[in-house]
Parts: sequence; C-alpha cells; structure tokens
Amino acid sequence: MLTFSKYQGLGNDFILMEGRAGQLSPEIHTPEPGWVQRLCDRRFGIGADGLILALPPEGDAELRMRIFNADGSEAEMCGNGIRCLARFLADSDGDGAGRRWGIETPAGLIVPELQENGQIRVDMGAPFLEPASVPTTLNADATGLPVGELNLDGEILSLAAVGMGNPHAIVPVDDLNAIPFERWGAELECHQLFPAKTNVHFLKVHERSQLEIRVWERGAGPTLACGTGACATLVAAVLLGLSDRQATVQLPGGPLEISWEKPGASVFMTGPAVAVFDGVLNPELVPFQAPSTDRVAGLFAEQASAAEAASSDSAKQPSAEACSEEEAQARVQAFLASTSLDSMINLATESLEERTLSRFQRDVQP
Ligand code: ZDP
Repeated sequence: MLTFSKYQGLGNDFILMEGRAGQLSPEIHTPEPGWVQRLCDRRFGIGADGLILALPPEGDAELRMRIFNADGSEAEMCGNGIRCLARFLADSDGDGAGRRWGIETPAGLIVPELQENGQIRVDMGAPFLEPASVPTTLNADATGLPVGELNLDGEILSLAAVGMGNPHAIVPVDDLNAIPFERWGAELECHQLFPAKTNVHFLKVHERSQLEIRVWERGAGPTLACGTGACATLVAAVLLGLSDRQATVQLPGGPLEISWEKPGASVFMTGPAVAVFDGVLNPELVPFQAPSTDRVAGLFAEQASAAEAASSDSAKQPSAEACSEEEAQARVQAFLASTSLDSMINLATESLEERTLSRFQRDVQP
C-alpha cells in the first residue's frame, strides 16, 4: 500500500512519498523513469511536475531528498520542491514556526525554515559559477559569470549560466510575450552549451528589485515556477548589473523573494508551499519485486507466531525500523497475503484521515 501526498509551490506541483524510516522499496528509491512518467502524467497518473522522495540520510543530515522530473530524469535540486518537502515534514510531524531541517541533496546541504507567516525561507547554498560546475561550456566574464551569445532563428541572444546544483540558462529579453517561448525553450534546454541539458529562464527586468521570468524546465517543459531558477536569475541579474541583491522574482505562478548578500554567500529564497491532497496508489501501479516463495512461507509462519505473541504481550512487538529492508519487504508480502483488500483500504483511510485532521487542527489552532 503506497500512500503519497500532493503539494504545490506557486503551481509547481509534486508528488511526495515518505521514506525516512526505510519504508520505501528499492524499486521506489531508484524509480524506473517510465514509472515516474506514469505517476506524473496529468491524465493517466496522479499528475505533477515531479516526484520527491523523503529518505534516510547517507551522512549526518536529518534526511535526504531525491527529486525526479516528470520525464523521469533525476535533478540535483529543486527550490519549490524543497519548500513543499518542508511543509510535508511539518504536516507529518506536527512542527511549527522556527523549525529548520538539514536536507542532503546532490547539490549539497540545503536548509529550509518554517516562518511565522507559514512561508518557507530556504538557505539554498552558494551559487555555482565555475563553468564546469554549472555545467556549461560558456566562458566566465570579469565578474565570474559564464556568459555568451547565441543565434536562434537569426536572432542574436545574450545569455548567462548559473548553477544552483542544477543548471540554469538566463536570457534577458525586452518582451516576454513576444518571444517564441516553446521553440527557444526546447532548443536551449538541449543546447550543446549545456552538457547536462539546462533549465531556461527568459528574463524581463521591470525595476532593479522587480524581475519577471518565464520558465522552461529541463525534464518538465513549461512550468508555473522554478525556485532554483529564480535564485539563478537573481544571481545572473546582479552580476550583469541589472538588479539589486534583494528582489522579487515574479513567475507565472506567483512571486518569490530572493536575496544574495555578497559573492560566495548563500542565496536565500522565501515563498509558499501548500498541501493539496493525500492518497493511496492503486496497488497495480506499485513497482514491486516479489520475494522468493520460501521466504514468504517462512514469514507466514513467523507472522502467525508474532500475531499470537502480540495477543499475549503487545509490548514485545519488534519495531519496524529494527528489521532490514529485505525483512520489511517479506513482512509486507506476508501482511498482504493475510489481509483483505477492504481492511487495507480502511487502514489507509484511517491513517490519511488522521494526517489530514491533525494538519487541519494545527492550521485552525490560534
Ligand atoms: O533541474 C531540473 O531538472 C529541474 N527541472 C528540477 C526541478 C526544479 C524545480 N522546478 C525548482 O523549483 O527548482 C523544482
């Protein structure tokens, strides 16, 4: 039984799965791209811009995050996604304002913090400007920003590149509605200047503290918002002399507050993250590697004796975290074999109701 939650940050929406206690199977830890595509499909699946897994840390952070784009590709970091993850953790664990999480990502340690007003402020780490670290083949200018020019459809475009753990191309334009957004977005995403492909942000500077972008995301196409993209855009705009070090970045889905105090310092991003719904995935859609029949038989017997022991002394029940991944799989198999679908659905509904109710009570409490 695989439960999930749907969250969104400025319309950039994600499927979140809880795996901090090792409850996600190896097939989900490293999901098949096809399965992620199916889940993210807005008609055949749940529908989302990506999938986010909350996992046990590999180092000494509190947890680890993995993010997969709607096309199944894995990304190093995500800004709207990590705010959604923070809100998900707070909803699950009953945390309030001031709670911070050290989250391990392929882009390094990222630290979101819950604000009094319900928004999430994230220490996104320092930007990556060394061309190879973005990665891009553009050369850095005197300010250290990788820049260059590009001929698209006979039009010469100036662009800059910034890494936030994931790559971003920033293209200043005069009119965001006059550009062939889809064509240029798709072409730049896969341009040879970006060996790992790139996210693309077309930038209109309204004032030094008011920036606006249209987002074409790597592995997702047009989205309503990109948090790492808004951070990368502010860094590029500052180094191009177009923006103050603190600005509002307006996205199709809404505004983000971004600040970057000085070179080498962290970029900070503040914005919303909202729960949408919780659900249980149809078991037929759950990827699964069945354990050997002997294994099941062994555990069947064990399940029976454990149930017996439980009825005599529930205190001695072994805790879930204690058993190995493989053990957990076999227990799930034994549980599935011995539990009717109806009672499974009741169980799921109860736990979801509990989660939703506790979130509701928290939100209405003064
Ligand atoms: O780097 C990438 O492949 C992005 N598409 C990842 C997702 C980024 C995200 N939209 C963000 O807010 O930074 C979640």
